[in-house]
Amino acid sequence: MAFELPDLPYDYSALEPHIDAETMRIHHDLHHNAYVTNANAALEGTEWANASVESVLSSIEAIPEEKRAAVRNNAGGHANHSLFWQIMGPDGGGEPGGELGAAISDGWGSFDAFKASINDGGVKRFGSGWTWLVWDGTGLEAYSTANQDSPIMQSHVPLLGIDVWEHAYYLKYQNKRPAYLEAWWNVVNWAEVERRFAEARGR
Ligand code: MN3
Repeated sequence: MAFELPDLPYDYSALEPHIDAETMRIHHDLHHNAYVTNANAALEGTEWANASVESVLSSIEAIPEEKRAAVRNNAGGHANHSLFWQIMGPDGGGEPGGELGAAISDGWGSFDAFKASINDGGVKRFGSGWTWLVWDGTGLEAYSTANQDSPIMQSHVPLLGIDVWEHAYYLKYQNKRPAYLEAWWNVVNWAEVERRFAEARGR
């Protein structure tokens, strides 16, 4: 089955005041929808037309060259945004608990140092992209990617990703990407990030 735009798991206004309803509406209904439409168009008639987005991105080098850039950008965009809506929520914020909290302390020394490293990846990403926490198969890593490149393309499992494209923040924050990144942590849904961490380690 072709990719479908998932419903937002909360109202457009649920992440106010940190992320405004109009940004959420445009981001989900127009931007994410366009990635879905364009990914489906690029994959139509290929052997990946019914594949999962994870398997498409894992085998990106096998996609015919004339379609590869469109698939990379749009299937990547679909995967990234599908994760993004899930790892945010109206009751978000705070710090992760359990094994994820412990693994972050082990890796970065403190939650604040971890947050600073994710934000730094987002601030320094020139142009458009994402800043990530991933499971690399043996441990946690933080890095950023350009455009809609997904950690899945290098066999990493994305656990948390912050969209730093201007469309994610410009209406409310204009050119102040660092202010958006700082505010974003008020909407992070740690329960979902912790669930992904447990699932990734169980693989
Ligand atoms: Mn986006």
